Amino acid sequence: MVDRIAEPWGPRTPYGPGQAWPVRVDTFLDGELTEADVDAWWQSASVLHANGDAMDIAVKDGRIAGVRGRAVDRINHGRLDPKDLYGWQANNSSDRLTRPLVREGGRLVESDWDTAMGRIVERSRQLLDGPGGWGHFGFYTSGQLFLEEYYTLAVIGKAGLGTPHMDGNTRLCTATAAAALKASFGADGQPGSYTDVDSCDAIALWGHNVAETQTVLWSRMLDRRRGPNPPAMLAVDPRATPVAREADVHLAVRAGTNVALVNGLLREIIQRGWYDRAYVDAHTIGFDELCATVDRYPLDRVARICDVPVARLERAAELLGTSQRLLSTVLQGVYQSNQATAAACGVNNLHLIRGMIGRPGAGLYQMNGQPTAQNTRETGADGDLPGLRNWNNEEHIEQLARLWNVEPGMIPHWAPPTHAMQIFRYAEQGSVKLLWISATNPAVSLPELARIRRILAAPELFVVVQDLFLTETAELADVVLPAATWGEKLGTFTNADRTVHLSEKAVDPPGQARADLDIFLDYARRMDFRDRDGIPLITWQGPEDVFEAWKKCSAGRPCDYTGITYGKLRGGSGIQWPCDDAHPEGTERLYTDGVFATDPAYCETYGQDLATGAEFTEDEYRAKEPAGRAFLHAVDHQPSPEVTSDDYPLLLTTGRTVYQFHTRTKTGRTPQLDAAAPDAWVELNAGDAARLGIAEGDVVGISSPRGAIQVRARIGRVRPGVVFVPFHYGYFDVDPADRTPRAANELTLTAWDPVSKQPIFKVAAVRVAKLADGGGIPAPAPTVGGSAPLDSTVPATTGGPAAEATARTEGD
Ligand SMILES: Nc1nc2c(c(=O)[nH]1)N[C@H]1C(S)=C(S)[C@@H](COP(=O)(O)OP(=O)(O)OC[C@H]3O[C@@H](n4cnc5c(=O)[nH]c(N)nc54)[C@H](O)[C@@H]3O)O[C@H]1N2
Ligand SMILES: Nc1nc2c(c(=O)[nH]1)N[C@H]1C(S)=C(S)[C@@H](COP(=O)(O)OP(=O)(O)OC[C@H]3O[C@@H](n4cnc5c(=O)[nH]c(N)nc54)[C@H](O)[C@@H]3O)O[C@H]1N2
Ligand SMILES: [Mo]
Repeated sequence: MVDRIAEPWGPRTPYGPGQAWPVRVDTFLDGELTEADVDAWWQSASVLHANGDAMDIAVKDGRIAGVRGRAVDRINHGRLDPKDLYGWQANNSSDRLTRPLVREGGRLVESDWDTAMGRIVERSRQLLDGPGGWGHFGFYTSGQLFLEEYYTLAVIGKAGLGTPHMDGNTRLCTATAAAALKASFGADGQPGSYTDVDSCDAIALWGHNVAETQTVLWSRMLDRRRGPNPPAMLAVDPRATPVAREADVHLAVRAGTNVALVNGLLREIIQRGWYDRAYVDAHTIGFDELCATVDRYPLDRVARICDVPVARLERAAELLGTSQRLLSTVLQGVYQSNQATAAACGVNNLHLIRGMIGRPGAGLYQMNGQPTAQNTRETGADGDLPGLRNWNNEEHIEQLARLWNVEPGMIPHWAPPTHAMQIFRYAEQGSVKLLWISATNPAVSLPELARIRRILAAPELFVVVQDLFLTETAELADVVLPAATWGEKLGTFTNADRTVHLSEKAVDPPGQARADLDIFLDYARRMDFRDRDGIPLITWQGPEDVFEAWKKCSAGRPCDYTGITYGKLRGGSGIQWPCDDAHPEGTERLYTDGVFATDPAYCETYGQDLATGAEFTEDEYRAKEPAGRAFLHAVDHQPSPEVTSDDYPLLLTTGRTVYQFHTRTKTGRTPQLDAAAPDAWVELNAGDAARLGIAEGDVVGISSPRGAIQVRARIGRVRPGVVFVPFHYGYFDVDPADRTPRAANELTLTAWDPVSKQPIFKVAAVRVAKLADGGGIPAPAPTVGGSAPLDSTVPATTGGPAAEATARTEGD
């Protein structure tokens, strides 16, 4: 097998337009094991990104001993990401939590389930029976549990307690994907399918370093690029990521300027007559307003705002405007940047005015990041209503009230759901008094960490943390519940292109650890939640019961699961929703007939002003007479909430490396992956570094108005004026006595997009100064990927003359 640390994408299997992507099965087994030694294989899919790569889990002597990609699956055709190949080893880590912990005299001590759950229930009862009731409960969950777990949590929160204070870390991740899909098309759900890669003639990557964050999807794109009639490629990213280096046109925009860029490109495309007038007339609303707005963005103005040459902008417009089958993918460089929803809708506009939607190759992915983020959104565990229902639509509330047999007034819908940053604000102010955190690590992943730690540590706040490990967040909890994870529990989840996969229980969890579903069901039983006839609200025993209940909730909604069963998911490939009587095998693409989910009775939202976030009323929405047409949204560029100043002259952006996942609870416990990216770094442009007297490997201090960190410097190819810090590195594996600040989120700001409420992790102002000489030892940054060193001879991706050629054009 090739070394998938040195070559994360593995060998190329080129193919041409309209051909099937060749199969390539990736396998990694423990030590000297061979496939013949494996006792059993259990079907599953990846939980370390949103691609949904299907795999089988190898079991030997009751332990997970490896993985093998599933050749039959529509998503990966057998390939696996390096994190998936190696990351399962973390399941077997000796420091897994095996017993509940409770806080005694200021310390967390080992306990048992009755004691731990007893404390949570006692506190819950006190709060529920006292003044303020449900208003004191906050739930902050994940994009990494299973559909069945989220739906159960959503029913507990909405029909058991009746609290609007529920969200997921999906707020940090893909709240903007959901918001942009709702705003343009009426409901959440990707229009496109991954098979669009097979037939597109151009690929545009908007703030998405797919090479490092979804390596298998990138392999599919690269295989097209190395085959006959390859698609053209555009990358929009301030860094010279592998994607940017492969692309024919790279726009290294100043961080935070996406809206100006998209407006300028739209103007150019409209002026050159590269849009589809018939499609616009038949299927969209708002073209004239769009034209009036983008007219304010001639390319010379855009060039100044974004700091990109006009000639490159012209090339980008031509690439986008003249393609016949355009595929776009949008991710955190848009969602976590300035004006997130407006910029994401700008890409939707592009596809709408060019009629690039609902047919093979003309794909649009408002991408997901986490493996199960789609389910957090669908089930309402993020505060939305289950089944992609509209909280503002009384009939939708009635449907849920009938389904759960509760009073409609029980279901929180009198105001928008409380978003994550606001839940933490309520905890800070003292109105939220019980915060239950499942499968997320906010003490590393939320902005402005000093504040988050202070909130979590406050004695008045009762914090429950449900995790596999004693994370930085768990250290601050009052009760810690040991959870089972992937491979140790049964359930389903849905990837970014609506493909539903089943994940089998391959082994038992360690010690007393329990599946998250069992923990939520246990809470519901102990709290004795009842429906309006006094019958227990939740009677489900296991995952398949919940799935069947969820199917009823999803019936007739965009995410209709009624045609899917566990049986149908076993053995073959994943299935794309909607899957119902009319589409028993699932649905490859949405909106193939140009009819969008914007009917007032059906849509998921009545819309918002994209510049301010102000909600429209039902009457205002109906007055637009959408009649199945999509919305074109026009928004002007506004500077980021934080821009550079004399004190903080550089822009900080943050993100990922191919080897680590988030706060490293799994990849940091995987020897191959952790060794490839062992510690934090800052990537600086060579010119900025020279001006500051900083050399490769030097220890530098980075400060923002919120905090400061110390990391080593990598001199790389990031655009001038921007510095990049990976957000993976917290403190769990550092001696508490020696916790020199290194987490990127010590620096980031408390600010969010007005529409999606997604925090702005990609733009903050900082100051950088040299603290100590590195002695010529390089920074601990990977030599492959976006932060590869300047003198790197390692190609950005596995070979290809295009990569070399564009790498040389950097910096003009
Ligand atoms: N290896 C790995 N893979 C992962 C994950 C992981 O942690 N590690 N996490 C998963 C999850 S949950 C997610 S959400 C995805 C995220 O996947 P990506 O969105 O691909 O990852 P990021 O590195 O956060 O950000 C992408 C790029 O945005 C660029 N960027 C920054 N500011 C701007 C801007 O203003 N405009 C533009 N156009 N670009 C900008 C950054 O330079 C960066 O290269 O990855 C998933 N896959
Ligand atoms: N500066 C900056 N900050 C960011 C980002 C960025 O780009 N820059 N990206 C944001 C994004 S997109 C995301 S998605 C977030 C991610 O942020 P987090 O969600 O905080 O990151 P993870 O490390 O994935 O945390 C998941 C936790 O769940 C636990 N876990 C895993 N599986 C299970 C399970 O089955 N059950 C239970 N109970 N626990 C489980 C893991 O051990 C881990 O502690 O970070 C966000 N923060
Ligand atoms: Mo994410």
